Amino acid sequence: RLVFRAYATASRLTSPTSQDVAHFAGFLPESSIITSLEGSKFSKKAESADLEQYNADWMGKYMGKSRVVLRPKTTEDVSKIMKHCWERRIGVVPQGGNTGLVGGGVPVNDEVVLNLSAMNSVRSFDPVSGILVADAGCVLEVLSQEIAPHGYIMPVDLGAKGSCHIGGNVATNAGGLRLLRYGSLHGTVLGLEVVLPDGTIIDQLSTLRKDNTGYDLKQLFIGAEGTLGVITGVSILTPPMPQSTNNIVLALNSFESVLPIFKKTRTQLSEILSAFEYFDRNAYNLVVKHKLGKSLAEDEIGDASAFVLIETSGGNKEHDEAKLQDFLEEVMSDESLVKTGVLAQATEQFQQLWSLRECIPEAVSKEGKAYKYDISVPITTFEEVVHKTREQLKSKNLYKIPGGVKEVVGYGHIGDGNLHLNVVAEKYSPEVEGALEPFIYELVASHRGSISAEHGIGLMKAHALQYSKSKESIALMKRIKHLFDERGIMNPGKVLE
Ligand code: FAD
Ligand code: 2HG
Ligand code: ZN
Repeated sequence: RLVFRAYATASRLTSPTSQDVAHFAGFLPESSIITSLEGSKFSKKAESADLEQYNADWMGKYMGKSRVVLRPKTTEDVSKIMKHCWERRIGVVPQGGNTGLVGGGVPVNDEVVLNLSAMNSVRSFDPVSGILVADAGCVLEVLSQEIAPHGYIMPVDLGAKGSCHIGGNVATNAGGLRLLRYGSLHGTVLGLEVVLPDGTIIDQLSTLRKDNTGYDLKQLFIGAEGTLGVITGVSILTPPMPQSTNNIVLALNSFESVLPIFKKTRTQLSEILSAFEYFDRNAYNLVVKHKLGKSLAEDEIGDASAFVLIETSGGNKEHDEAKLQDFLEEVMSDESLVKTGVLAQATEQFQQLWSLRECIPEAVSKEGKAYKYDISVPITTFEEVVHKTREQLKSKNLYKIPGGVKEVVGYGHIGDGNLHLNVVAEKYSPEVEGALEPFIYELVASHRGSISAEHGIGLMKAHALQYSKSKESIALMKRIKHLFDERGIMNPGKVLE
């Protein structure tokens, strides 16, 4: 399927040549161009190994064949690149930190990779309003460090924070660990600067909280995964840093306990609740096995089959701790629900407890090749969906056999109704993929769920959009795409087939 799509894309577009590279070299410094094209007059010709990090995705599942990577430093240069590629009908893949999990940030074929990592300056920060304006290529964690001394935090947080860019976060509408508290980027992003496929610069880098001047154009680029334009600047509202933050991990007798505890958490911890995350025993075991998290006391957790991590963030240490303590005592007294609970006593333990949840994707990668399904389904069905997937793999005789599936794990953002179903195999194979798809997409559709809760569609799910979007909606999406990019050069093959 991937191969077919790659050819379909290639037929419409032109491959970049050494003349194109010479054109780029007319305005970009040599250090901003990485190419292995023959005839390009560069002091250092790139080897395929130099290009691999831009062609291969984080999971090692997708691999493009690009021979030209551009790392511009200014919006004007992005505009010149796009104008040239538009005129020449060369495909362009915007790339941030390349941590995406659906193959959206790497080329399908030999498109130009437009990597934003050299656009990494903070443009302004207002310590009264908390409004930050930054280049799209700023790394999320670096932005957190920049605003922390002013008493602010980024409204989005995720395990990939050390590598992903704010532009990539906006382009994927990343959800992450703080969505429950601070909402989605559709709410916190105040403005964007975008370069359209033909090179036009759209300056909507507003710092206004309120601006009802017709269509809210920036929303179209949030979550468009680089298919409508290149985001070069982001204006975002950052919340004040909480004065007191605590977390607990509860080991539960069964998944059945998750929902009553979630309900209780929402009522009892109410305004200080900032995260409610779930992970099953298999996910926990993998993190411990790969030494990415410190195991809880074995004799206390016993055969616990589910875990939740609850975080609180508030403005008054004594008040928040007393509230959490009361909550913990109450849930722990119900032995039918909870086996044991750990309340972080210090910053180090706070981080350790978070690692048990945050490091699951990394543990999964260390275990094998991951098929990742990032789905919205009713919370009540989380465990059932994981169970049905395991049964499906068993029925096809692909589970726990040499070369087959090693583990099926479930975890995710309970507060957002978002399950991460990860199937870890010894290798990527058509047999395993064939057993999982369309099986999982049909299962999701039977619950009227979403086949992409937060990671996007990318290349992985472009063929499966109809499981979550009506044909009328897809037709409208195609018209919007055509309006912005009638030549189809922006991130070809992604989101829409
Ligand atoms: P890339 O991977 O480089 O690109 C992703 C997509 O955005 C591509 O389609 C690309 O073309 C486009 N893009 C990138 N930059 C631009 C730009 N400037 N303009 C236009 N388009 C652009 N996601 C979540 O939602 N929640 C999580 O909790 C979460 N946790 C993660 C944990 C790990 C360990 C990893 C590896 C990934 C995780 N992700 C999560 C997935 C992911 O979507 C994010 O990591 C992130 O938002 C991608 O940012 P990036 O800069 O790496 O983008
Ligand atoms: C998370 O919540 C991320 O940890 C990654 O969204 C999920 O790797 C995954 O499937
Ligand atoms: Zn997630």
